[in-house]
Amino acid sequence: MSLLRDPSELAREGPVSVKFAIACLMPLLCWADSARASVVQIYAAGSTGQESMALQISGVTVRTFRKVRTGPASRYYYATPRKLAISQIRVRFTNDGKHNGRDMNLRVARVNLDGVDYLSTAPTTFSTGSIGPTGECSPGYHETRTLSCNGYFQYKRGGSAPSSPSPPPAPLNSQWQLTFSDNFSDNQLDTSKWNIGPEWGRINNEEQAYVPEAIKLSGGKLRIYAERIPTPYHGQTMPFRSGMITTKGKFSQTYGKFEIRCRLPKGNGYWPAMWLLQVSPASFQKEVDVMETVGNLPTLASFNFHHLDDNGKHKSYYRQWWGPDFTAGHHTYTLEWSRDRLVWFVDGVERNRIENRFVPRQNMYILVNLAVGGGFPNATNTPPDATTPQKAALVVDYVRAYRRR
Ligand SMILES: [Ca+2]
Ligand SMILES: [Ca+2]
Repeated sequence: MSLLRDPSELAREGPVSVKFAIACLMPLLCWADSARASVVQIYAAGSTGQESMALQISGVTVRTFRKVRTGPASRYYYATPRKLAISQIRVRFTNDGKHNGRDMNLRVARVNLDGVDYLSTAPTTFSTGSIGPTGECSPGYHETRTLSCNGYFQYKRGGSAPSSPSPPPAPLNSQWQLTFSDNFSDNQLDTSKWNIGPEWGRINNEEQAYVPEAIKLSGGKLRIYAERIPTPYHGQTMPFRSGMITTKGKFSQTYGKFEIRCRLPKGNGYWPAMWLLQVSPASFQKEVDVMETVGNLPTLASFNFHHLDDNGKHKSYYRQWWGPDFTAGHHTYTLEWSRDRLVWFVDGVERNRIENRFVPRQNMYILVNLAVGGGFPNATNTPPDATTPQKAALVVDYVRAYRRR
């Protein structure tokens, strides 16, 4: 919402007479000449209160804001008698370091140019000081608010589309009631919701040791890092280490909707997944794979359901859907589970459906992990190899569950 009027509307009204004021502190005072002037509002916060932030226009610093306040984003203001385009605007973090032993970081929620919001988390926003898929600051489109290193956000037309990192859950009046939600907005994992690591050892010939160090939270995202670091695990040494989180003993549910919004890692051998396991198996835990793919097939979304048939034989229903590059941005994977029916959605569109009497009718809990090597990568003939990045992350924006009202 903004008081600034659309410049095209202004143009239709003909020339304006109100003179632009340099000290244009309220958008209302500025609207009259907004066809020829611009107002930039930056919504930002520092992690320590000592961060310096520079506004650059076409590569030239026009204003430096020192000691950016901590807490919720504060508004920082700049007005100019020039008409600006969003592509000219960069917001820079200029004094990264430590303050009293604490890491200095700059969070920029959004830039508002002449009444239009451009989100740092938009897929079109480029940054150079943000943590990328390798866990280091690197240039790219990382869909984050945080500059952890000196660097900048560069905004683009189209970045005003609603794309906040954690879109709000379904409204209260919908048919769904939220029963579990983690937006990963703290700096550490909420252990009232999650356990770290599985309770079993090596499975599926996978090549990772699951370690707590692989789980990191920052900028509203959970990152599960797989790294090529030989690590002892259940009496063997695994060539990689990685992470898994589960809600076992903390959250489980029968039927409902289960959803993850995430960006997947790329590279031979990576095997990210969100899945559900039956809490109390008789002999076999039924399994539903909400999101599962391999890092060498970045446009593959696959879905599966495992159970034992009447003769005690393992049955599975592997289905594929080919979509966009799931490693290039965040996507939403949803399972709707009701009696005798499992329906999978990607970005809100149904992509797979199974209807049979084996569909679980008991509580299931949630698992999110990044495996390396093992059955699925081997089945696509791309186990980890020399091309596999040393480090890659499954980036999770949120995990949610709902019950039908
Ligand atoms: Ca930093
Ligand atoms: Ca989030």
